[in-house]
Amino acid sequence: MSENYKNMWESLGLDLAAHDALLDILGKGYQDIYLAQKNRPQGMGYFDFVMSEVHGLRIKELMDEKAAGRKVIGSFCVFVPEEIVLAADATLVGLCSGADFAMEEVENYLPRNTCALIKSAFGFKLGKVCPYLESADMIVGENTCDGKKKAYETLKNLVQNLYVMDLPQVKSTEGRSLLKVEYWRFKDAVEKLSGIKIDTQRLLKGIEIVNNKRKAIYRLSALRKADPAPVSGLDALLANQIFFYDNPVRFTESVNSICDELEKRIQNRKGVFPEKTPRILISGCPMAVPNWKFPWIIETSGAVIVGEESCVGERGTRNLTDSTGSTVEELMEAVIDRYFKVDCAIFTPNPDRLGHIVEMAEDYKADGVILYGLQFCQPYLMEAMPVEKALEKKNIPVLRIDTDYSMEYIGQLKTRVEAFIELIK
Ligand code: BJ8
Repeated sequence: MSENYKNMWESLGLDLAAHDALLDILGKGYQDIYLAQKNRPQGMGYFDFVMSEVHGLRIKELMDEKAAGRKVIGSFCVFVPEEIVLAADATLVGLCSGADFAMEEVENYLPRNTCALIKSAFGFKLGKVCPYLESADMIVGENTCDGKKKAYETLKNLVQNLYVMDLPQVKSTEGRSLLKVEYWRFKDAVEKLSGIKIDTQRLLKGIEIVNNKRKAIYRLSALRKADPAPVSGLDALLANQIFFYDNPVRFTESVNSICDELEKRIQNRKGVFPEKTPRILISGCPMAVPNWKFPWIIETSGAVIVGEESCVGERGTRNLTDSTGSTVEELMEAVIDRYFKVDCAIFTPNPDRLGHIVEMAEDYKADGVILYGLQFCQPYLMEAMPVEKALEKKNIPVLRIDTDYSMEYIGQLKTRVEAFIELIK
């Protein structure tokens, strides 16, 4: 791939040597973690291809879109409404990163005790290895956790085009009003960037595309309720990760065609693991590409992951946007309503999330829940305590894990996971 895209990467200002090194690690990790799996659905071939071209063909597509006058907007959070972006003929791409890079340099800008997700985003910028970040015409930060809020103050000096969206922290009338103001302000900013006025038809179209994408990924999730599980948690996570990068219409078609295949597998009782394999629900911090470490540990320790209560998973994708409005104002209200339901741990109090985790554990017939927290992520690590209590009340076994992106201590993590799986068998 390198030779074909070298000029494109160079024009984006990437550090070619560092970027090659990253792609080598990514390729090797993918081979060892993904391609080594057994009994994968054939439809995963599409996602294997997307991953093999994640810095190649997809970036070329974005560059072609830009050449045709479309804008690219990058985001770090599921609160950035893709409906509005698509309504302005722009493309939204995820910028969260799931690997350590240029860490020494990162620690010149961020304290060591910052969560891996934030550090990684800085590492990809400072190391000049992320073509998504470099091709974005606008980068949207959001005032969610304290780490991100303060990090954007610094990021503003490293990128030319940072737009910061304020977000509520309380699910109150005032909180919703703030979200409303901010979504209208965002709509104005996107219109200004793209030169396109968002009208009813455009917004409806954006809503329809994103709803279809969510329906498809939700359909995939629902099929994982079967025993034996028709698809591995690793593969389902990959689909949830690619949700943030791929062309949304093509993504929807590809996920739906995998679902057709999985339905046949379920009819034939064909699974990725044998029937009665212990079933795990993961809940907590988002896992961005290529953060596959922990799911890999679980699925090579004798269990299968059947769901993710995560923003790269059901927290981010559930709930559709009502498309019955007939004016921009009504449709914007529907967009605001939909996003105001996202139960990120930055909200206080946040009882909906507790209820949703219990509901998912029951729906997906999980034998146990693993609460996955990134070290130094206060919102999710703090919330893990009440979540643990709520699950214990329902007699659902729980394991709390806090970790980072490093490959150190994998042995210890695996030992803890294996002991938990033994317990829930
Ligand atoms: S809506 S979860 S995508 S903010 S892991 S950076 S919380 S210290 S990512 Fe998130 Fe939006 Fe919420 Fe979802 Fe902070 Fe925690 Fe780091 Fe996190």
